[in-house]
Amino acid sequence: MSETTSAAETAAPHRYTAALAADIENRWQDFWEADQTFAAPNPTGDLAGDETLVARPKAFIMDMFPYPSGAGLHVGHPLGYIATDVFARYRRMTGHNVLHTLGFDAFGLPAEQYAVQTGTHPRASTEANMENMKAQLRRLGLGHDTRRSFATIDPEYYKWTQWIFLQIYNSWYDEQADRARPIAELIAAFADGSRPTPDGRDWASLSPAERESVLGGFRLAYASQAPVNWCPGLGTVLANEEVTSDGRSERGNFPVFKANLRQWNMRITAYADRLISDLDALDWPEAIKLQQRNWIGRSEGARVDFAVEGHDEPITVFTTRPDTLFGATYMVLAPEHPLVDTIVPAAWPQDTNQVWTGGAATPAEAVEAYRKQASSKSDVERQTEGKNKTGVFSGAYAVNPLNGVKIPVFVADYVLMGYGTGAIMAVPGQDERDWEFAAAFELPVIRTVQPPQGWEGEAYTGQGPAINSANDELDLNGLEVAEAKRRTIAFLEQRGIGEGTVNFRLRDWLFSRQRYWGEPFPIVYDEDGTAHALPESMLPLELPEVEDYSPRTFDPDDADTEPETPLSRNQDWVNVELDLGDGRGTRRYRRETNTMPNWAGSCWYELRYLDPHNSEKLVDPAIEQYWMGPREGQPHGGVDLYVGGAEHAVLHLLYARFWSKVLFDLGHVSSVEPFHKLFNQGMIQAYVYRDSRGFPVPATEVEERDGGYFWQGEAVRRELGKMGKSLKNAVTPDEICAEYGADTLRLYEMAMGPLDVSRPWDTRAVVGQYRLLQRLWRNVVDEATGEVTVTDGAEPDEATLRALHKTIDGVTGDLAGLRFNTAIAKITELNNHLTKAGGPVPRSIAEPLVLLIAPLAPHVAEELWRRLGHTGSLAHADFPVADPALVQDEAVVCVVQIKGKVKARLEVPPAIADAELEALALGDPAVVAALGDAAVRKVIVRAPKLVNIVT
Ligand code: ANZ
Repeated sequence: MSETTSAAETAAPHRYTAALAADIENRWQDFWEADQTFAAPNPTGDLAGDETLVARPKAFIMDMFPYPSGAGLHVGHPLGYIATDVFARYRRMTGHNVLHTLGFDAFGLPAEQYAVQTGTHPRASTEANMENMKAQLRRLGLGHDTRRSFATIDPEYYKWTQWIFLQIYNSWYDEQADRARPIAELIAAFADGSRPTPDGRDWASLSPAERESVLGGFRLAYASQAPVNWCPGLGTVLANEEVTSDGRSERGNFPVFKANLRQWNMRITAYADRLISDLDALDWPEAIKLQQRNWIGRSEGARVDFAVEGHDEPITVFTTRPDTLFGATYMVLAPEHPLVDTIVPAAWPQDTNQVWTGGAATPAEAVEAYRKQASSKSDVERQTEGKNKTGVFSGAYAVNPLNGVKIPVFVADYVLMGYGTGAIMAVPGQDERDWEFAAAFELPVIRTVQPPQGWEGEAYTGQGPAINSANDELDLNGLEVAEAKRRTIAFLEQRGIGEGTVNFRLRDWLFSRQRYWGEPFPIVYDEDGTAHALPESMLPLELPEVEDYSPRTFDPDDADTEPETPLSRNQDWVNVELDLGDGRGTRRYRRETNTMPNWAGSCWYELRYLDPHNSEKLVDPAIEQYWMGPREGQPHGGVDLYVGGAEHAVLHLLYARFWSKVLFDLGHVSSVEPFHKLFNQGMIQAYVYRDSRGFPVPATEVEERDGGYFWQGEAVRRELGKMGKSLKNAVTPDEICAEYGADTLRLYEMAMGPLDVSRPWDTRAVVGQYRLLQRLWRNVVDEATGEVTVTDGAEPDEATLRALHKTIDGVTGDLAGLRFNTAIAKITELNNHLTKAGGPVPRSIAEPLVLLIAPLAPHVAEELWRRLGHTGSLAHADFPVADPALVQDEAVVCVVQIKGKVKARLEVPPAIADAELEALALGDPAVVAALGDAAVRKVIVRAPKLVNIVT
């Protein structure tokens, strides 16, 4: 409870209390809203405004916007929002036009699941949740330009999400130009013959459906039948990025299976190289860049063709080690590889090793049984089986192209169909997995890299000279790995049996979901099943109101299920007659009934903040250029500061970069990257108290005594965990605001530690920041009378003046570097200095102090500023600037004596080191002159005040 008692209140009716804080905070929040204090003017359009502001340097400061969850906010959520707000306010006071706002990411699973749980329509529950969160956020005093806020479920917003989908759908990646281009340009090239169609037929001779099928191979958004991640427990398919490394759904933790389904994809793989190389110029945490690089997984290597005995079609493998080709002693096809069926002979070849056959009578039987066994495992299981390598001989032999040796072709599940070509050349001498397999199946090993002395019984994957690697035309022996790779690739290319290539781990982005609560696809199908894009004039295609919006979910472990889209239940909406304006007149169509994934809305929201009401365009180019365009130090453009959690490393942050690049290629934006600087805030953790059975007990009811923790008399144990309802330790910002005020909460969250570090919440420690504000208040306002006590005429003493300028200097650097905790420590020190000094504070100290704390505790700062006689808000006041002369430590006079006689006086910094002082003294002209030719025998240094030279 607040520590003010009624007695204290009568004695000091104007003390800074929770009640006064509430009054101040409400009044200033109302003022800011009425005054539109945080409205950032655009250079043009409906949000154009104050031209002097527009002329300033811009600062676009952004948070990862929230899901409007039903549980509301706890104190962990606003950590990042407060941090960006402090930074935005600081930038505003240092002469920037600051764009800072917050919208809602309101489509998607969390909102939908909450709606299903509570039996309310997702729109109703989402809107109620947003209202609740808005009220909670308003209490924190966040300086948002509310004119620019929106939710991704607003039809005026998702109209443009659908529009972007159509841009992506209507474009293709031109490898030559290395950028996306309109599909119309590809069609024109096919039509005039300047580009041959994939199968060489004349474009004019193709039926509309055939043309569409050709284009489907090029479009950046395309539907295809392919193995996808099917999650029966959620009732939807998922993107690779949404599946955890142990093969479960990131949300809900359900099993995920591979199922062959027709789904929409985004050709993000076309951008794999640019997504890697453009990272270099971004100011992002290295850890996130690394995660993206690893996820994209660029591997340089080669494709090599191996002839198969008795077959025309070769097996093409991808290898990162073409230098080891002389050591390829067998091959492996993934069980799903299409060539498996064609190469399997009717009977086992003579003398087939029994270990290879899996006990089957024929190769076909062996392969069939093995495939069945493999299909029940996830990719992750297949890759992490350790030493227990399984597989069967296909019955076919290939030929090593370098030494002509016949090598057996196996089918084994340690090779995945989804990577490279789904086939490998196996080199047990240099690859551990191949070594294990070769050991199990009694296959030969040829080392092609010289291992260190005594190396035996395992593969050698390190560097070294090549051995056993020569034929009549190619001699690699003695070469180091890199050079041997180069020579081999050149040789293969010359012979036309291989080529250097780059392979990526990244897969195309699975873009459709079988859910209700998402953006409908602006796509319809005609009687032939051919897809057609809706014309722009039909956007937004609104999500229909339906009775039954629940997803169809299944037994989480039942892989033999198929998704059902909620929208398909609504046949009135699905079947339509439309004139698409394509010259075909009014026809019957069937709508696409999948919806977009929840990532769609967050792929481009930064752009809509810029020009939120534009009904003609996604964003006016002049406005986009102003806020996001490339500039010095930000060659790819983008938001100046983007703060959010590290968990989005390969989801949102990869998808948003991809959409940016497409929009850039198509000329809609000037920024090729969405976010120039990224900062990951730490988590606010909380103590969890568990009873003897391990159940959490309400944290607020726990007592601490004798070094232990007790609940209802019973000893409980304390551990650190997540904050939330389920662990009974959630603390809401509303509680803290009621008890101390929002300014105290803001200060506490920012003071807890460096912003990027996780820290435990401790409600009892909040009062420390409350006391800072009380002392600040007392340094300006008389608690008994409410009068301002600062003096106008009096000059501050030297020590106070220096303390102020040191603080200004330190706080400026700290705020600019997002080191809010140390900024608060410095402000506290200055404030304590004033409290200790006693007596009225000179105005020339009080005013800069108020401005210094303003970004952190804006309400109380505004109030003091007003009481100090200013009108309006301090939001745009100039941040104090330190006088460099006063930032330096005061100089101390050092006396230099020669044989006890004073010969010079030096002004030196108080912290000067002995050696430096000695050098300074011996180099002083007066000392040099006094010494003359006399030899220095000894120098006694007592820094900083005395140097005694003995000659
Ligand atoms: C021969 C070889 C010799 C290989 C050697 C490695 C070491 P990264 O770096 O991840 O790209 N590989 C290729 N396709 C595969 C698939 N579909 N499933 C499982 N393994 C596959 O790894 C590429 C290497 O992984 C390739 O290079 C291939 O084995 C294997 F001393 O070829 B290597």
